[in-house]
Amino acid sequence: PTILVFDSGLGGLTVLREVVAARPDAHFAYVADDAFFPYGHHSEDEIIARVVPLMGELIGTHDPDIVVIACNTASTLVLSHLRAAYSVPFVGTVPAIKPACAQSRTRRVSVLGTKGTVKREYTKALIRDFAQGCEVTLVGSPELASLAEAELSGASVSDGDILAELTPCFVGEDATSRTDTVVLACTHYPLLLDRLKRLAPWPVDWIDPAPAIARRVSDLLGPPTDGIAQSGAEMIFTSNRAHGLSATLTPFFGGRALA
Ligand code: DGN
Repeated sequence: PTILVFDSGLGGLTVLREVVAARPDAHFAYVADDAFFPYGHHSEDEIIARVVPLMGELIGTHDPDIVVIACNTASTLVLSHLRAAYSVPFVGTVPAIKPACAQSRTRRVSVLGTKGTVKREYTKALIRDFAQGCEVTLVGSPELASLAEAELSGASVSDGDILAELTPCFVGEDATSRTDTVVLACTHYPLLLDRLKRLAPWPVDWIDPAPAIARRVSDLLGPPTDGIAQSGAEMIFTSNRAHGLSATLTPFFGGRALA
């Protein structure tokens, strides 16, 4: 089977690595719409007008069995449009509010996403339906996705820059009532997880939806077919930033060469 994984940039790689691990029998096309990055800075109309026709082209080129929208900023907006326009199954990435609220002991959860994701009606509906009595703080980060891309590309990102984006997630004083769970509601953020953990003012659980997305994709595909060799990821970029990225990305996949 062919799985198309789509993001505005490199964040979707945190989803791709889980899906690759779950389905070594599949062929992967990873598409970073980096000419339009960051999606968090575009209006809702602009993102719909960009992603829906682009997806038509990508489906035509790659003929995927499943498309994973590995971007919260796009999924919370365009999934319904994509499903109406194309018959291929789509798996989205949306804020993991339900599992976070189910596990929070202090009943206080923060959702860290792009400015676009946290203001979506889709995200507000998830809170209405699944907060289960928890207090949910929405934190729209203007820069964290770009900082994650910078770090992955080898630039040095200061603690202060990360801390400025992170601090609003930490609400409350007392250990029994303060934030104890943070939803990583942008696929770029797990790229910075080690630093987020180190800079957090107190320890919390960080919820990354990628393993759940990989399980969903695998369920939709059905059991793996025996005898199909692992084909690895094929990288396609929509702008000139493709130059040099393969070298940056190879270590990310444990040294496996990317086609
Ligand atoms: N990785 C994307 C997300 O999950 O929302 C967005 C990054 C961006 O384009 N700002």
